[in-house]
Amino acid sequence: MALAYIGLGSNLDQPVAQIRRALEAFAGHQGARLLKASRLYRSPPMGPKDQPDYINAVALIDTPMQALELLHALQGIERKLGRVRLRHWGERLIDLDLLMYADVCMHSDELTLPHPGIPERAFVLRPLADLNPDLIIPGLAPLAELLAARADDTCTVVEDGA
Ligand code: A4P
Ligand code: MG
Repeated sequence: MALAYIGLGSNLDQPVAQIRRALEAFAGHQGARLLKASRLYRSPPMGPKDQPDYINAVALIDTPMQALELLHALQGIERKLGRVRLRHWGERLIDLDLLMYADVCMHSDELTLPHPGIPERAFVLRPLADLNPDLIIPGLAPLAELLAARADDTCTVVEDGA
């Protein structure tokens, strides 16, 4: 079994509900066990600005799958939940990124671990800190160091039910 952190994002069709649907999909997936989920965060779009704000969260799961198998399972869940690819960094119903898989560091056409966007993204760093403030990002740095370097007050917690 391996521990993996999954980044969830949505900015279409009631994003809070989309994130909850995706968390339920993990909970009901036979190849993964949902251990913990962060709070939900709202932030302005990174990339094209002519799209709605995003809701993001991070989930910690336990899985018997290998990393690439897990990526494919995440893509399967995205399809099942109705994701259609429109444009790079553009609006999306649901986006599931494999942030970290155990302490694996790798780079291939299909999969880079840890996810290369982690250091720049407050909407990933903050939910990760909800789950494990002492986390060390494999091959990179302690999470606390990355957070300190990224003072970003446009990424805020979504209060319950918002
Ligand atoms: N890929 C490689 N490594 C990974 C990994 N660790 N996890 C490959 C997931 N995928 C990985 O992803 C493109 C390809 O990346 C996949 O085929 C996979 O083999 P995609 O999800 O199909 O395309 P994308 O999401 O449009 O591109 P990308 O670069 O993954 O975008 P991101 O990083 O997902 O960013 N603003 C806010 N505020 N919040 C957001 O969540 N998200 C995005 C999308 C843009 N702006 C945002 C947010
Ligand atoms: Mg993605």
